[in-house]
Amino acid sequence: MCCGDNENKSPQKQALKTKQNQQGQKKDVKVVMLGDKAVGKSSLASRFCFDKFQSEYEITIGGVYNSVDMAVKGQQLKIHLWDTAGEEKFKSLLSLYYRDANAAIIVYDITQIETFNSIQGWLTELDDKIQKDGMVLALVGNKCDCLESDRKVPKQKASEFAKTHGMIFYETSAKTGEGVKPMFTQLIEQYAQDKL
Ligand SMILES: Nc1nc2c(ncn2[C@@H]2O[C@H](COP(=O)(O)OP(=O)(O)O)[C@@H](O)[C@H]2O)c(=O)[nH]1
Ligand SMILES: [Mg+2]
Repeated sequence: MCCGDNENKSPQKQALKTKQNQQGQKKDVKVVMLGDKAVGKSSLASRFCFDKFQSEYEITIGGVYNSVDMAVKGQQLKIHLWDTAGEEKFKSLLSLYYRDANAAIIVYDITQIETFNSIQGWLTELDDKIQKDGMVLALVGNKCDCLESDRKVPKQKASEFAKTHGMIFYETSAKTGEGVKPMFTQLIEQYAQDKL
């Protein structure tokens, strides 16, 4: 796996580039990261793309784009990863980022119960895409490196929720890297199996 671009781009410019790529050898897969603020979306994207983690919180404005090349089951894929802002004030921009996405990763923080309680709202936001396009979905409980005594969301409860909603489920740590690559790999494999 390697990482190519690291740019802030408009969704429109990226859609054009994605189209151009389709004429090349790599198949394009667009993945969007969603979830409340501060759950670790940007950190997971940074761990996946650059194998890096930073502990200071930096607000994400609108959306941030990166791409990663991946080989899955003999197919060369280009993953276009869009990290979005979870803040309410950026919500009106969200559909720009997910409307042509093939897969979505919905992230919560295992130490903050309200971020798990928001998952249903994120699914409702995506409802049209799920119904019409059969978007592939992952539910991700991040910050699993935290002390077990700080845990507010039982793993079993989240896993059952994911199963009920046809989502892949992982607990991850962007800090240590635990579960990050396996989660992305399973998501992309599922997409490749269902749709390519
Ligand atoms: N302990 C721990 N902290 C994390 C993890 N992922 C992110 N953070 C921290 O949580 C805060 C918010 O992370 P960020 O990726 O900016 O969240 P976002 O708003 O969802 O993009 C930052 O201070 C990160 O360093 C993790 O896996 N473990
Ligand atoms: Mg962010």
